[in-house]
Amino acid sequence: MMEKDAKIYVAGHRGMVGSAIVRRLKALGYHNLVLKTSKELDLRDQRAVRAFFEKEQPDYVFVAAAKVGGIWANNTYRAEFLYDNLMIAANVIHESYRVGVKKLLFLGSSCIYPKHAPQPMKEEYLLTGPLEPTNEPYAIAKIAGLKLCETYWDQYGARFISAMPTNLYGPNDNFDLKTSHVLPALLRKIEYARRNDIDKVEIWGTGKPLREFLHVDDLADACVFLMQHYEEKMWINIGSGEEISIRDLAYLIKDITGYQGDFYFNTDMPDGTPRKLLDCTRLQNLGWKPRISLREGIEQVWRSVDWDAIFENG
Ligand code: GFB
Repeated sequence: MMEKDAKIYVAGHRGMVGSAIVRRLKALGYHNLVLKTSKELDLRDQRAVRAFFEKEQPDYVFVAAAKVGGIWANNTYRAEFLYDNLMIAANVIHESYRVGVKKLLFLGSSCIYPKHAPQPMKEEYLLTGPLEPTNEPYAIAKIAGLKLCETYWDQYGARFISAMPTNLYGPNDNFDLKTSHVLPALLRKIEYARRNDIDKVEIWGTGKPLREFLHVDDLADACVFLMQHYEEKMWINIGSGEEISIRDLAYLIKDITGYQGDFYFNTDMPDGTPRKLLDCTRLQNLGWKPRISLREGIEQVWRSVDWDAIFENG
């Protein structure tokens, strides 16, 4: 178990996942947290990361820092998604090993699994088939991070574990119209249409793909749970089991917000992988399960977001 006064470094604490992990740790009474913004510490800079780890010597590390985005961002900034995420993973994991971090949790994504993997996807399906092209760079970087954890466990006995979450949403999400993920993007477009009496909202693709969603507070709870209780090198899936088509997600948000308009499908935009439902049997067998349903989670985000600020920023 993490000692209450243990020094815990949360890489990426300003992001949606990192900030949720910090909230969860504080709620559980962990206050010896080391937090650095990307301006204070560029995790792609090996020298800077080495100096940081030699100075701070954290006991536990959550690797929640990454360059992330939705299908359009992944497919547009392919080099950045590969390079940035490779460097972040390599630097943080290697320097954690050099200073003898007690335990590290690396966060990947469900997009590491093959595009047409059998559903639901088990951890052992990794590398059994080609990846979804739109996010292959990001997936390769995350697979490299996961393999770093696994090989440092094998060769050095490092207690470095990795978790593969499904699509996430929640507070501090990215609502940018182009670089965001689908749930915040649709929530923003529908709320804007509702406030401005716009009768149709654009959905990218066919609306047919299925996606599983997990609220980031549930993810944070699972990450702390795994840091406390998980002692195996095999990466582990974190999902909700709640799957919905993109079209039905739009209608769910329409129902929650009371939007009266309708939708049209821009099939010039890619669908991406048809489905990526995680098999979370291993996590369930450890005794963890999510608490926030998709409807209540979306409603909570919709009510808590500062929409005026988002619409002003364009
Ligand atoms: O969430 P999303 O961008 O990423 O797209 P992925 C999910 C589905 O929603 C795709 C559709 O079929 C999109 O075409 N979609 C419909 C929209 N309207 C919109 C919209 O307005 N914005 C967006 N963004 N999508 C990502 C990976 O894949 O999943 C990342 O690229 C990461 O690397 C993330 O793994 C969790 O779920 O397709």
